[in-house]
Amino acid sequence: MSADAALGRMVMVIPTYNEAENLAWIVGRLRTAVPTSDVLIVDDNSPDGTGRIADELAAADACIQVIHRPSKDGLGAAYLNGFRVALEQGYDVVGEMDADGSHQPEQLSDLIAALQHADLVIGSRWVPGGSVVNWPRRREMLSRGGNLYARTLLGIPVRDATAGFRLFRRTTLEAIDLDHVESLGYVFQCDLAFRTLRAGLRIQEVPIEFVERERGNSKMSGPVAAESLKRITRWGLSQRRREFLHRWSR
Ligand SMILES: Nc1nc2c(ncn2[C@@H]2O[C@H](COP(=O)(O)OP(=O)(O)O)[C@@H](O)[C@H]2O)c(=O)[nH]1
Ligand SMILES: [Mg+2]
Repeated sequence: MSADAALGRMVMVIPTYNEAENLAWIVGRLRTAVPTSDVLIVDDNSPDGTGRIADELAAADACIQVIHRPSKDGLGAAYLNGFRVALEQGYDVVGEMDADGSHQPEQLSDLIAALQHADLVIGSRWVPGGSVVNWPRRREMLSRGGNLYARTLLGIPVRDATAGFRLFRRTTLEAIDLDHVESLGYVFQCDLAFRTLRAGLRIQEVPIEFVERERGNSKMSGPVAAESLKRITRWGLSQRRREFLHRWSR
């Protein structure tokens, strides 16, 4: 039995905003690399016609589905919508992957193998063996700095908590109270890692090679980064407060 057969039915959720130049290419690679995984594209009404391309892919392949959302509401909101649909449809493994080629479908088998012994697997740039290709120095500093800040403040042992190449067991998504996730932007990733650990579940990081996009533009922005800083600081402080009160109440 293959690794993924033991884990059950799997779907990769791919959020898209203006990925017309990338979507067919990345979905094709994914279907070839892991034919047993279905695909769920979540498009936020991209002005460049990504939604139409997604519909064409779905029409040609019964393993591909599309959710059309009315407007750009952030990565977190798109993923929550995708997760809800995936759970309703009974998938056992629900994955996350970018549409721009940064996450290589050919490396997904490493994540699947690791999920045998974990509740959440993160494809990680910042563990030994992990790497980034063609990332501007500024982006690397932002990612390394953001991860150091999150790791220190939240007290979590995850090296790449902001990474978006992931596999969740359905039981993990059911255990972490998705209904109360408020993170809209990229801090969503950190939020879910933090919730997974607080639920007493196992996270394993697997080294990946992250390749910066060659086509289209990044949606990372000032307000997206500011949300991350604000939320991580708030969670970190309330975590410290809990620890402090716990110590004093004994
Ligand atoms: N549906 C949806 N997808 C988004 C949104 N923001 C980013 N994405 C997608 O999320 C993935 C990662 O975004 P990207 O711009 O590559 O971020 P970067 O890799 O951090 O520079 C890509 O597939 C984007 O198209 C959003 O607001 N809605
Ligand atoms: Mg990208």
